[in-house]
This record gives sequence, structure tokens and C-alpha cells, in this order.
Amino acid sequence: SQRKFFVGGNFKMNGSMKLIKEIVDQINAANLDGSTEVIVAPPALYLLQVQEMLKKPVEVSAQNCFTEVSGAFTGEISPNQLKDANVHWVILGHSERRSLFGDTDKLVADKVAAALKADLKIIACIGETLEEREKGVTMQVVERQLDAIAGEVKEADWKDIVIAYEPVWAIGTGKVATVEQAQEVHKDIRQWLSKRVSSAVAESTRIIYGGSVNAKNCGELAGPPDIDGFLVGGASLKPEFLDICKVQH
Ligand code: G2H
Repeated sequence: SQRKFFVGGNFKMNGSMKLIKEIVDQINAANLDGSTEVIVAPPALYLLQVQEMLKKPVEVSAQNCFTEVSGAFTGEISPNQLKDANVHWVILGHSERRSLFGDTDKLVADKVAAALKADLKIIACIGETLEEREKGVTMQVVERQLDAIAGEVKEADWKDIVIAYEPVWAIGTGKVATVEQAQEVHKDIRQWLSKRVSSAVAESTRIIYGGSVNAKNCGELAGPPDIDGFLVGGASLKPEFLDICKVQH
């Protein structure tokens, strides 16, 4: 496929100066060849330290940002500040942001718009809960989340978006989606992109899977045609992250 395989490491609110240095040393020692695009997203506090330590071609990503350029928004970071600090990527709409911190579809869409305006690249996360899957509304939920985002993205800007499909029931639970479950939703997302945006954008946009990806299951999950990489949480804090970065696809 024309799509470069993509692996993101989302550290979430984990790590310390010491642990994060160890992880970055391991990533550097692995001499990744760039055949897969790799980014790591440490907590904001460590972004600049990690960025300085990391060898190319691995890049850092923020885990979130706000909608405004600057102002009285205590505790927030603006997309423009990320750009100013040479942080080129941001994860937006992660299910933990949606469920714990009030990131609605509208707020996620506004963040996407602001991040694009600041010239950032975005890992845009979507996914259904267990209840929604059991009710059979997975695609409705995913399409609703995507539609909000797509309303803020011009056709030419889709090159700066990676879609992360993360079924909420598979996140941090050890319950990984089956290859068939993941491929089915990824294929539907690509078809949706084709209808809603264009067939060129559907062809070129990376759709990555997240939810309990590890060194053992990544080989199989990398197989299907519409799975273009992974967003890795727990396993990104361990040496096995490098196995995931090097997986055959
Ligand atoms: C999903 C994923 C990374 P984990 O949230 O974003 O986390 O791999 O721990 O399920």
C-alpha cells in the first residue's frame, strides 16, 4: 500500500525522569530504519527532554492540547506552543480524554481545527464502548465521532491526520480486538472516508488500531490490508515496544 506503517507509543500519565530516559535509550539503541513511522507521546512535562534525546527518525507527540492560541486557560497547552517548541504531533480525542475530561465530539473537532491551523499533525482517536458494540451501533458511533472531526478538515489537510481506531473495551484491559473485528471497522472507516471525503483520501489516510496491542499480538494485527499501524499504551513503556515498531507488515 502507499500508506507508510505507523506506530505511536502513548505513555499516558506514566513514567518518571529515570524511566523515560531508559525507554528513550532503548529506542535509540534499536536504530529504527524509518520503514515504519514511529512517534512517542510522553506526558507533556517530559516532551522537550524526550525530543532532545530521541534520535531521528523517531519523533515526539503531545497527548492533548487546547483550542486557543494563548490566554487564561490554566493547565492547558496550546497547539501553537507545541509548534513553537518543535513538537509536530498531537493525539486528540483519546477515549480517556473523552470519558474522564469532558472532551466531547465538538471539543475534539475544535481541537483538531486549532491543531491544523498551527500546522500540527494529529492522531485522531475514535472508538465505541462495550455497551455500544453490544447494541450493534459501533459504526454509528465511529461515524459520529469521525463526522465531527471531518467537518474541520479540508481535503488537503487529511495528509496530516492519522485515524486511531481504539475500541474502548480493548483499552488497557488486555482484551484485544480480534483481527477480524479490527479489520472490519478499519475497512468501514476507509469506505466512509471515501464517501465523505474522497477516494484519494481514503486510499492515503493511515488508520491505526489501539487497544492492548503487544509484542505477541501485533504480528497478526498487522496483517489485514486496512490496518496501517498501532497506537500502543501499556506496551510502549516496555522493551517490547521495539518489537512492535519492527513488526512485519
Ligand atoms: C489505547 C492504548 C493506547 P493500551 O488507549 O492509546 O492503550 O495499549 O494500554 O490499551
